Amino acid sequence: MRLDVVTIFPEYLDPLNVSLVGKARARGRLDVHIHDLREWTYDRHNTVDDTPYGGGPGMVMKTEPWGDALDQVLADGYEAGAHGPALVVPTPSGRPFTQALAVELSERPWLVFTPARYEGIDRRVIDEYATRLPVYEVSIGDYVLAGGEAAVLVVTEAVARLLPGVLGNAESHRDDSFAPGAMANLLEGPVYTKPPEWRGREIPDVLLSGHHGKIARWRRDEAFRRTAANRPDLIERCDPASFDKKDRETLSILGWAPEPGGRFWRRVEGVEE
Ligand code: JB8
Repeated sequence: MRLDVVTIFPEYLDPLNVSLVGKARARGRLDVHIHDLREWTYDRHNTVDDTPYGGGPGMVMKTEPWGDALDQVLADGYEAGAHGPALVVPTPSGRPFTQALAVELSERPWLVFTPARYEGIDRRVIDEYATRLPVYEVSIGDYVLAGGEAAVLVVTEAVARLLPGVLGNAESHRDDSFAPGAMANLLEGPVYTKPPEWRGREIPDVLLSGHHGKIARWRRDEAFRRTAANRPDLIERCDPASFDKKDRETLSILGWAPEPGGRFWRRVEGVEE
C-alpha cells in the first residue's frame, strides 16, 4: 500500500517510522511519502490560510496550495506505478472512523491524507477531488483536535496492522473487540500474565484451572460486565439471539432486561420499581 500525507507539520508524522507501522515500511508492505504543504506556496510568507467568507472566527486553508500539492502528489504516485488512489480527509464533521472502515481502507492500494489545521480546508478542494477519486471524510471521535495529523496516525496504525504480513500470528486480529465476528461485538475482558502474585494481588482462580470451558465462560461474563459499564450502546445494539442463558443472567444482575422486541435495555438506576 502507498500512503501520501500532505501537511504543514511533516515532523508530526515522524511516529510513522516507529513500531508496527515502521516495521511495515521496513518490510516493504507500506510505502509512505510525507509532503510539506508549504512547498506549494509562492509568496514570501508561505501563506496557507486566509479569513473565512461570511465572517466568523479562525482561518480557512486556501485552495491553491492544496490543489497544486494534490495534483503533483497524484501525478508523482501514478508515475511511480501506484493506482486506485483515495483521499482521506480527517475532520470532526466526517463519518465515524470504525474498524469496518479500517478494513475497507486496508483493501485500497493507495491512500492520500490531507490533515488540515485552523478551521479546515476550503470546501471547493474536497469537491474538486471528489470528482476524480473516492473521498473519505473521517472523524476519529467526538472531541476536537487542533488539526488532522494525530488522526492520520490513528487511521494509519489501524489500517497498517490489517495489511497482509504486518501482524505476526501471535497478535492475529480475529479476536479484536470491534472486528466483524468478534465475541458478539463485546469489549474484551481483563488479561493477566506472570507472576502469579504481585503486591498481594492474585490471578482469578479459573484462569489457573486448565478448564477451557469454564475459562471461556468467565471471559464472556467479564466481557459483558465491561461492556455494560463502559459501552451500554453496544449491548443495546446486540442481536439478543446471540445471548445464551448465562448471558441473560449476567445482564439481569447488571440491571438489564429484555424489552418486548427482545433487545436489552438497562433498567433506570436509582428508581424504585
Ligand atoms: C482542524 O478533531 B478532529 C480534527 C480537528 C481539526 C482538523 C481535522 C480533524 C483540522 N481541526 O478530528
